[in-house]
Amino acid sequence: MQVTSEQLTVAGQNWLEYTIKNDQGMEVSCLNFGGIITRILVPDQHQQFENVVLGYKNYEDYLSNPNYFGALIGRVAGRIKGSSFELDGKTYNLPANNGENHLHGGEPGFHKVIWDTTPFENSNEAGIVLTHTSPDGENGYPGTVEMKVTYSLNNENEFTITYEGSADQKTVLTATNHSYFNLSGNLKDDIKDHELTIDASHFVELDEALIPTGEIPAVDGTPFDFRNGRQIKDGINSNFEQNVVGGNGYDHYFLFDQNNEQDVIVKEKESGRQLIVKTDQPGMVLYTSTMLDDSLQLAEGPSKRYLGLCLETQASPASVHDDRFPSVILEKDEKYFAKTTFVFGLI
Ligand code: G6D
Repeated sequence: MQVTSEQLTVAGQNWLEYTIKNDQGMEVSCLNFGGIITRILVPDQHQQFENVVLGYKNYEDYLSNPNYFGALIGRVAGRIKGSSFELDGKTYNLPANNGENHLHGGEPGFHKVIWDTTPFENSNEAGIVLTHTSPDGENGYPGTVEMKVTYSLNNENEFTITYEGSADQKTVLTATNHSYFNLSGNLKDDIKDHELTIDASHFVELDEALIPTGEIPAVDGTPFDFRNGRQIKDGINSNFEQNVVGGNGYDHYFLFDQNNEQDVIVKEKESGRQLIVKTDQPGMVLYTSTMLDDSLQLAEGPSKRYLGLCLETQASPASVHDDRFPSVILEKDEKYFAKTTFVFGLI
């Protein structure tokens, strides 16, 4: 196990890029800027190590990063309707950075700040501890929030992200990581043929602005039923109303049934790669990069629609307006804790 680092100067800013490498040859690279995961190298069935996440060729592009490639997201991942919410009778107004709604913590969110970083390594794991203090009132959110995120890789090719937080007053918090996975390796293919299994019998219905309608439909008989495995292209090619709303794909929160220890399984048959996701979170946004266009230069070539899939494990921002959804409320001095493990292997 080892962690190496490289100093980068990007648009006059001093960044660090870390690379965590285990004894099997798997590598995870990340920046102190936004905690952005820039590369994950894992083997295919022929032991060919290739990158399985989307990342920019030129790191200056991470300064704008409108698609949030690889980034830590917060204070609240997802959309907050009307860019406001009420806590104990007080209304908080956030920047409307997605139409009239608030998306992914606003600007600068967790994805745009330089985190303090400390590498660590021992016999069976190595990684980075990232810390950041979000001051009271930042982007309109109440309370000063102390965040600690740990990226840890072990020798079983398991990459774990642990989020810890606390606030000096009642606030809202649900963080995630916005990596776009593509198991074909070095973006050889898009994700349409990726097979996905999700332990979820319900999902959150969206309106045209991608805001929850309040309905939580069953997945039965729809392209949202991933319980027994389904290819992403089923939802892309479907005229099912919610797939159309999702941009001819998926951009939806799934509520886990907690039936299986493995909440999500992704398989890519050509490479033989498999990714299992285990999380303590109540649900996850599946986003199939329906809004990704061909204007960006990624490390392995141009971007395009359906090139990556995001598995944003989190609670639901809809809960600020509707307590039927998994809560994002964090009480004063309550400990926020979230943990998601990405297990890379072969089918
Ligand atoms: C789009 O609606 C999607 C979001 O879910 C995603 O996080 C973002 O693009 C990158 O706004």
